[in-house]
Amino acid sequence: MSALSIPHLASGKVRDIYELDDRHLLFVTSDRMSAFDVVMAEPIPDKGRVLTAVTAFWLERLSGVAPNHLVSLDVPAGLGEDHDLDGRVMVVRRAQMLPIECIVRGYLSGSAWAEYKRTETMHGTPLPSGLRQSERLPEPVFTPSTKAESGHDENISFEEAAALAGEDLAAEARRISLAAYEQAAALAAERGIIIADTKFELGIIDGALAICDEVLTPDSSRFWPADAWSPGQIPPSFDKQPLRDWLEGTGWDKTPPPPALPDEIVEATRSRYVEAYERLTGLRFADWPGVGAR
Ligand code: Q0Z
Repeated sequence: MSALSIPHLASGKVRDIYELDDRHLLFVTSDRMSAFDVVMAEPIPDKGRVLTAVTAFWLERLSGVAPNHLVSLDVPAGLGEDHDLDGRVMVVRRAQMLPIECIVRGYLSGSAWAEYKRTETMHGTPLPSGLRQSERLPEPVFTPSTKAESGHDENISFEEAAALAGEDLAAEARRISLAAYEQAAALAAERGIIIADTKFELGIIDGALAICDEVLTPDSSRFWPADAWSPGQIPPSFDKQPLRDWLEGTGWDKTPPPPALPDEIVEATRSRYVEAYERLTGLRFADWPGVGAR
């Protein structure tokens, strides 16, 4: 847990948000690793930098779709005595967040597959019969969910999202989310990566809906290697698979505390995150701020 000497606003499993001033927040991405919804005891070195680098990459690529909250990737003066924060902080504009999670699905997986198996619907809307797990959907779909304070978010229809966020904001959120997903999925496809689904957090800044939070990272998306995808099967996760496989092999019951991770699993997981970044962006992770500083 990063304990900075500025007011703390919120913490998730992996990220922490602090207050800089009335209009700016400091968004800090940790090296914490969650698997099967449980946070591991051991950090994954550089994971926070990878997630920050991936987010920065997409925000620049998607700047034509909508404005975003990013102001600076520099550590504010007076905060980082050492280089620990380098490359894993974002100074962001404070937004008025929408009360919904903006999910886009291009493939039938996760909770959407669980719903489809029961009722042949996705977030309440009928889908064609006979689709298989992990199958590509006829077209990408905006499938919002509620923001649960604790426990799991609930999948909702567009109409339910409109009731929560307002009709016009929900429609604009759907436009932004679908356009961002389509652009990102097309670029990822050129690099052999399927973005099965992803979750955006949108908020209002200066009266306009903006892309906030982390963006199209392995933690907010399902990334599959295209060459390992086949309908009817669950493709391996680009980044988390070595860890998941190892955890499954231990017989752990997926309740805390998790087993202690061996060094080679930590290192394999770190490599997968770095490889995901380099393959997706075509950039060298060694060039990112703070890498190799310790
Ligand atoms: C995002 C979240 C957490 C990580 C608040 N630009 C913004 N303005 C206002 N609020 C937010 C943002 Cl990004 C905001 N979250 C979600 C919670 C850790 C992300 F504890 N919460």
